[in-house]
Amino acid sequence: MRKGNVVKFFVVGLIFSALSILSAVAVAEEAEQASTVKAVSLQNFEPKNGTEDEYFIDIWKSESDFATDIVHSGSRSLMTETGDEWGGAIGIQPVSKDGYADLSKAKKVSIWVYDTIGNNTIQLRLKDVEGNGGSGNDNNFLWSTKSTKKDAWTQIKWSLNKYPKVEDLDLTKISVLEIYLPKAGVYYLDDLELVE
Ligand SMILES: [Ca+2]
Repeated sequence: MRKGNVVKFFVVGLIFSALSILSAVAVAEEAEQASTVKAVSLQNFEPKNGTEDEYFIDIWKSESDFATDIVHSGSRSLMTETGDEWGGAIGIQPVSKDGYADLSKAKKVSIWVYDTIGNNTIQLRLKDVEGNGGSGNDNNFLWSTKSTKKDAWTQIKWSLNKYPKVEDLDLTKISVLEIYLPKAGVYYLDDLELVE
């Protein structure tokens, strides 16, 4: 190999090494950014967490109370028992001094579910401060794509870009997030969050 070619190979090699180091740095930075993206807590069911009024309300055939034996975070979760063959629905209020949360720019809603029945998809319905958002079988809701596991915490997410257009629903003032649990049984809920 001529000396000129050796130098050329050497320079090309250097450029490639520099590029691969740069791209490795970029990947590392991206990974760091991804891991620092914080979830925004909407409700964690902890005592005195700033929730105005009630933490939860029965929407349809659900009986709920705080639980301390099976929790995903902190000292409390919410235990919900649905007693009907068609399950039941629970409404969760976001922590907020105003009594509502702004979901207009949110990407995904997430909740952790400990399901003692298992293999359920979970439905989300949003209601605003004026009570807009619908009810029953009106299709103003979104099913999760993922199913719960039996006797384990499963993170269930809903992509809000798939949420149906609902007449008059004000996404900047969501005061209740309704969770429909489709089979009779006992469920534990914790860490309702907005995630990327
Ligand atoms: Ca908790």
